[in-house]
Amino acid sequence: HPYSPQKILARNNIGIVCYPTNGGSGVRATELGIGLAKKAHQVHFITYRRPARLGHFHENVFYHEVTNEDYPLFEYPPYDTALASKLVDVIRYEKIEILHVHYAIPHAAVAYMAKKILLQEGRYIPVVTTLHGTDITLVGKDSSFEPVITFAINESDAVTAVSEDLKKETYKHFHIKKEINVVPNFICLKDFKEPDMDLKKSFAPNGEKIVIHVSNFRKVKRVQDVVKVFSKIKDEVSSVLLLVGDGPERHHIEEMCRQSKDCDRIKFIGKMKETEKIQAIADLFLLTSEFESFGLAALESMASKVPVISTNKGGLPEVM
Ligand code: GMT
Repeated sequence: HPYSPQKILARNNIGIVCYPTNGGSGVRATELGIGLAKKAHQVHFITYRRPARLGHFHENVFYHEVTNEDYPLFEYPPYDTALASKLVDVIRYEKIEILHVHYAIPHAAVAYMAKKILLQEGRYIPVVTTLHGTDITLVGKDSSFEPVITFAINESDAVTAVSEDLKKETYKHFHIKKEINVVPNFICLKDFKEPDMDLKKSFAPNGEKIVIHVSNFRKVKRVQDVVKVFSKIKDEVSSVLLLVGDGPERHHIEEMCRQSKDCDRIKFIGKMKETEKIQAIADLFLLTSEFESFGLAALESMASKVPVISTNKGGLPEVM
């Protein structure tokens, strides 16, 4: 088949599938695509919404939206089928030479389907699957997904994981015959500027210290522990807590804060497209996840010279 290292090193047409959200896997996939486009590769993002980090126009970057037709019969619109069809279409007409899928569910299995369809036409499309975290540690290993995930990982041409810990977890929970390569997440240091002192002052007018947490407010993040830890910090050091992001647990955390005596010291900032600016004004970043395969937000904070205190779960010790 036409896959050879020489070919991959040349200027290629690359397809990237990811979740378009602000979550680490989407951010990492988008930054990687933008980086490859700067090296003159033609990069095609294929997903259901323009990736959050793809804000404006970038040379050599293209976006293909997957639209999911609604029909009264569909309680769950068949995204996997729509994505597989779109992949086949884009790979055919944009002459994609390699497909990189981020987050195994459902992307690795969908990529396999597209690959098989194209193989019937004599076109071999190598697939790289990057495992990010809960696709393995939470959702993936659940028996309702496990057989498909195992199969799709084994059928990928190359597999990467974002930390040694995630690699270990993958081998532990799935019957994987493939080599998994660890490619840690990265950030681009030049995106991290000095803190905006006016912004800092607006949150801490009396020189309070700023404690920050950034996440998608899922259960696994244990944001309630951030609030409990903050309550002890502020007894020792005059400080405020900024909670950045949104998600299923936000409502409970808001209730918890409203009932606490620290309410006026805790600010919910909500979801933001780019969090670097607000992360930079903090004095401490807290990450209390039950497990975390990597923790991109921790790396971003350290890039802004903000110290991080985290649990020692999953890939967090590696990141630290
Ligand atoms: O797995 C998730 O819940 C979301 C996912 C994401 O899209 O951000 O997070 C995972 O991938 C990130 C990027 O590689 C990692 O930084 C996160 O640590 C990881 N989340 C968990 O392991 C809980």
